Amino acid sequence: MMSARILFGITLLAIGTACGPMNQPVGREAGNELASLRSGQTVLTRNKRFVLYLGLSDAKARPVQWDNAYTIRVMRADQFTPLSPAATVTIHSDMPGMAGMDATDLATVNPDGSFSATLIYSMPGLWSVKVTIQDGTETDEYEFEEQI
Ligand SMILES: [Cu+2]
Repeated sequence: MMSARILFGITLLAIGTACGPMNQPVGREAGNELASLRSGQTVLTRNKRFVLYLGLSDAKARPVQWDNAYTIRVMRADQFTPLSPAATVTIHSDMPGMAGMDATDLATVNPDGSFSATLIYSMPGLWSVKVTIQDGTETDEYEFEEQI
Protein backbone atom coordinates (compact mmCIF):
# COMPACT_ATOMS: atom_id res chain seq x y z
CA MET A 1 0.00 0.00 0.00
CA MET A 2 1.34 3.44 -0.93
CA SER A 3 2.16 5.77 1.92
CA ALA A 4 0.23 9.00 2.24
CA ARG A 5 3.43 10.98 1.61
CA ILE A 6 4.07 9.30 -1.75
CA LEU A 7 0.43 9.70 -2.74
CA PHE A 8 0.59 13.40 -1.84
CA GLY A 9 3.75 13.81 -3.96
CA ILE A 10 2.12 12.15 -6.96
CA THR A 11 -0.94 14.37 -6.59
CA LEU A 12 1.20 17.53 -6.52
CA LEU A 13 3.11 16.34 -9.59
CA ALA A 14 -0.16 15.73 -11.44
CA ILE A 15 -1.49 19.18 -10.56
CA GLY A 16 1.79 20.83 -11.56
CA THR A 17 1.76 19.10 -14.95
CA ALA A 18 -1.89 19.85 -15.64
CA CYS A 19 -1.61 23.52 -14.67
CA GLY A 20 1.55 24.40 -16.63
CA PRO A 21 -0.17 26.24 -19.49
CA MET A 22 -2.66 28.13 -17.35
CA ASN A 23 -0.03 30.36 -15.74
CA GLN A 24 0.77 31.92 -19.11
CA PRO A 25 -1.53 34.46 -20.76
CA VAL A 26 -3.11 32.80 -23.77
CA GLY A 27 -2.50 34.24 -27.25
CA ARG A 28 -4.57 37.31 -27.98
CA GLU A 29 -5.94 38.48 -31.27
CA ALA A 30 -5.13 42.09 -32.07
CA GLY A 31 -7.64 44.46 -30.52
CA ASN A 32 -8.85 41.84 -28.10
CA GLU A 33 -6.57 42.55 -25.16
CA LEU A 34 -7.90 41.47 -21.81
CA ALA A 35 -7.29 43.90 -19.02
CA SER A 36 -7.04 43.14 -15.37
CA LEU A 37 -9.94 44.93 -13.74
CA ARG A 38 -8.90 47.05 -10.81
CA SER A 39 -11.38 46.97 -7.99
CA GLY A 40 -13.69 49.96 -8.17
CA GLN A 41 -13.04 50.58 -11.86
CA THR A 42 -15.94 51.58 -14.13
CA VAL A 43 -15.83 50.32 -17.71
CA LEU A 44 -17.91 50.15 -20.88
CA THR A 45 -19.00 46.70 -22.00
CA ARG A 46 -17.67 45.31 -25.29
CA ASN A 47 -20.39 46.79 -27.53
CA LYS A 48 -20.86 49.89 -25.37
CA ARG A 49 -24.37 48.91 -24.30
CA PHE A 50 -23.76 49.15 -20.56
CA VAL A 51 -21.61 50.95 -18.04
CA LEU A 52 -20.27 48.41 -15.59
CA TYR A 53 -18.80 48.95 -12.14
CA LEU A 54 -17.27 45.96 -10.43
CA GLY A 55 -15.78 46.28 -6.98
CA LEU A 56 -14.63 43.93 -4.28
CA SER A 57 -17.20 44.23 -1.49
CA ASP A 58 -14.80 44.10 1.42
CA ALA A 59 -12.35 46.80 0.27
CA LYS A 60 -9.54 44.41 -0.66
CA ALA A 61 -7.23 46.00 -3.24
CA ARG A 62 -6.82 42.74 -5.14
CA PRO A 63 -8.81 39.50 -5.31
CA VAL A 64 -7.37 36.55 -3.43
CA GLN A 65 -7.47 32.80 -3.78
CA TRP A 66 -10.87 31.32 -2.83
CA ASP A 67 -13.88 33.53 -2.14
CA ASN A 68 -14.17 37.11 -3.39
CA ALA A 69 -17.42 39.01 -2.85
CA TYR A 70 -18.10 41.52 -5.61
CA THR A 71 -20.57 44.38 -5.85
CA ILE A 72 -21.67 45.09 -9.41
CA ARG A 73 -23.48 48.17 -10.63
CA VAL A 74 -24.76 48.50 -14.17
CA MET A 75 -26.43 51.30 -16.11
CA ARG A 76 -27.58 51.43 -19.69
CA ALA A 77 -24.90 53.37 -21.55
CA ASP A 78 -27.20 55.22 -23.96
CA GLN A 79 -29.04 57.37 -21.40
CA PHE A 80 -27.33 56.38 -18.13
CA THR A 81 -30.65 54.91 -17.02
CA PRO A 82 -31.05 51.98 -14.61
CA LEU A 83 -31.60 48.44 -15.82
CA SER A 84 -35.11 47.02 -15.85
CA PRO A 85 -36.07 44.85 -12.86
CA ALA A 86 -35.84 41.74 -15.07
CA ALA A 87 -32.19 42.35 -16.02
CA THR A 88 -29.65 39.67 -15.15
CA VAL A 89 -25.90 39.69 -14.58
CA THR A 90 -24.05 36.41 -15.13
CA ILE A 91 -20.41 35.82 -14.28
CA HIS A 92 -18.37 33.12 -15.94
CA SER A 93 -14.89 32.34 -14.65
CA ASP A 94 -12.32 29.97 -16.11
CA MET A 95 -8.62 29.21 -16.18
CA PRO A 96 -7.32 29.53 -19.76
CA GLY A 97 -5.59 26.31 -20.79
CA MET A 98 -7.00 24.17 -18.02
CA ALA A 99 -10.09 22.06 -18.47
CA GLY A 100 -12.76 21.67 -15.85
CA MET A 101 -12.15 24.92 -13.97
CA ASP A 102 -15.03 26.96 -15.35
CA ALA A 103 -17.97 28.12 -13.28
CA THR A 104 -21.02 30.22 -14.10
CA ASP A 105 -22.95 32.18 -11.49
CA LEU A 106 -26.01 34.38 -11.68
CA ALA A 107 -25.47 37.52 -9.60
CA THR A 108 -28.08 38.30 -6.95
CA VAL A 109 -29.96 41.56 -7.33
CA ASN A 110 -30.05 43.82 -4.24
CA PRO A 111 -32.87 46.16 -3.15
CA ASP A 112 -30.90 49.20 -4.38
CA GLY A 113 -30.55 47.73 -7.88
CA SER A 114 -26.92 46.69 -7.51
CA PHE A 115 -25.87 43.05 -7.86
CA SER A 116 -23.81 40.78 -5.64
CA ALA A 117 -21.72 37.81 -6.70
CA THR A 118 -19.01 35.67 -5.16
CA LEU A 119 -16.18 34.57 -7.39
CA ILE A 120 -14.22 31.58 -6.19
CA TYR A 121 -10.67 31.43 -7.56
CA SER A 122 -9.95 27.90 -6.42
CA MET A 123 -6.24 27.90 -7.30
CA PRO A 124 -3.36 30.29 -8.01
CA GLY A 125 -2.77 31.22 -11.65
CA LEU A 126 -4.37 33.21 -14.44
CA TRP A 127 -8.16 33.46 -14.38
CA SER A 128 -10.37 34.77 -17.13
CA VAL A 129 -13.68 36.34 -16.12
CA LYS A 130 -16.61 37.29 -18.32
CA VAL A 131 -19.51 39.39 -17.04
CA THR A 132 -22.64 39.15 -19.19
CA ILE A 133 -25.49 41.61 -18.77
CA GLN A 134 -28.90 40.97 -20.26
CA ASP A 135 -31.71 43.50 -20.13
CA GLY A 136 -34.65 42.82 -22.39
CA THR A 137 -33.30 42.49 -25.92
CA GLU A 138 -29.93 44.02 -25.01
CA THR A 139 -27.04 41.70 -24.17
CA ASP A 140 -23.43 42.73 -23.75
CA GLU A 141 -20.36 41.49 -21.93
CA TYR A 142 -17.06 42.51 -20.43
CA GLU A 143 -14.04 40.26 -20.09
CA PHE A 144 -11.01 40.67 -17.87
CA GLU A 145 -8.24 38.59 -16.36
CA GLU A 146 -6.98 38.20 -12.83
CA GLN A 147 -3.61 36.78 -11.80
CA ILE A 148 -4.27 35.03 -8.52
CU1 LIG B 1 -5.88 25.31 -12.55
